[in-house]
Amino acid sequence: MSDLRMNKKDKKGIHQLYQNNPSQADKALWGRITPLGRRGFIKKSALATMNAVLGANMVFAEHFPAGMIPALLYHSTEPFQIPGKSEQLVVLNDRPINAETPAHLLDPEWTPNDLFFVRNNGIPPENVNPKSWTLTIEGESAKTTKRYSLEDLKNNFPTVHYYLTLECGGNGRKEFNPPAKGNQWSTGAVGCAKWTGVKLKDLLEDVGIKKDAVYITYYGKDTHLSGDPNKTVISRGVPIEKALQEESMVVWAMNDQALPVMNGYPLRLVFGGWPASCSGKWLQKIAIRNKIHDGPKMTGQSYRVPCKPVPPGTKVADEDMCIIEAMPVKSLITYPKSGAMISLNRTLNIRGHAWAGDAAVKNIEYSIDFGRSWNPCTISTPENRNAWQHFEAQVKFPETGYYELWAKATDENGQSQPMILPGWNPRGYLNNACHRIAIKVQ
Ligand SMILES: Nc1nc2c(c(=O)[nH]1)N[C@H]1C(S)=C(S)[C@@H](COP(=O)(O)O)O[C@H]1N2
Ligand SMILES: [Mo]
Repeated sequence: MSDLRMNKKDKKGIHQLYQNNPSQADKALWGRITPLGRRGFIKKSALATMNAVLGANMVFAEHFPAGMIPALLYHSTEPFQIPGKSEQLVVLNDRPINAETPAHLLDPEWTPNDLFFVRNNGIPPENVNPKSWTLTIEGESAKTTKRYSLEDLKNNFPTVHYYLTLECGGNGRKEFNPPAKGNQWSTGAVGCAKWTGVKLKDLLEDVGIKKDAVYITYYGKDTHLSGDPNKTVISRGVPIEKALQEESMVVWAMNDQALPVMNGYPLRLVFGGWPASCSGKWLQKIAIRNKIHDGPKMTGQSYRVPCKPVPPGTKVADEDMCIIEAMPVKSLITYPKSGAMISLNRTLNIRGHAWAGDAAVKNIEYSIDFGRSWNPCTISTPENRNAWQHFEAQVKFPETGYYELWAKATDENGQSQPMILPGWNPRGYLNNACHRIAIKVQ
């Protein structure tokens, strides 16, 4: 049940209510997704969310009175279920859906599909037909415009696979003070999976890249929360150099299965090591731009940090904010689970993962004395660039009592994780402070 925590601002969230009173929770959930239409029926804009919650399209939905709770949910004792996802994910928001993975569930080498975090800015497309899905590549710096079906991608280009880490730029936001608006991610907006698809480079070269190309961007098929079909939810991208990197991909499979609906089915971009917001889901268009892309969530304060450090709480002008590129060095202890109890004479085998944007992690250390002294862990060599690496160590404790296990990674450029919160920034990005878990020795 402790996995069903809600964030601070969502104290009255559906999960918490569920623990006490399921039917009350149903009402809370339903109240949030069924704004009244003109005659007291559910608004069209709320339908997509309702259908996602039910896991099927409600036939005759136009006749279903707003305020009434679907029978499927009314007697259910299940927590809010995200299609295709484990109920152990911690749901931070249900419209749009945002859910993170508790650290101990990230223990497998590669993150399983049902445990991979979900960060939606809008409403995912429904009734996707992979047979008619197309990807268009165009833009001022494209020599031609081309359109590909999924079959074209699979048949006309070499299929490759890489293990790539995706981490939301706002992972760890919860710790910032003064707090930053947005999803209050703790440590779980990260995962590393095996992705299968084609190299983005092969597609861009097939279309032809003009000399003045600077950036690429994506457009997805999700819809804006306002319901306005002409509004783009999010359109970000990366400099052309990152787009042309060997490991930058357009993918249709994750861990050898079709992409989960929530992670971009049937097609998405994956740029390992960069803010995951660059990796467009439900991908239908890529544009090659002759300037730094300026779509929604590229400009202003989004996915940007002050170019120079500022004191906490400072208002920073848009022109003094710089775009986040590769993510900083970071690590996560995935075994044991925080709060573990062990007996004094036992050796504890700890393990976890470490990653560092475009760089490799060179070493990782652990501390059981709040950072006063550090001991080395062993670390695996990366499967490929932008893949997280696995570490482990055997830990002994000198006496009974409460301990914290801290982990600190250092990358090949000599950059280490800070022990406490790094530079405050208005939107709460890039918190790569050491992960720590509690251990009781008896
Ligand atoms: N089309 C589209 N792509 C998107 C998003 C989105 O809302 N719509 N969210 C972005 C953000 S902010 C993140 S962190 C990642 C999350 O990927 P995941 O949900 O597969 O974990 O997707 C990115 N790609
Ligand atoms: Mo994100």
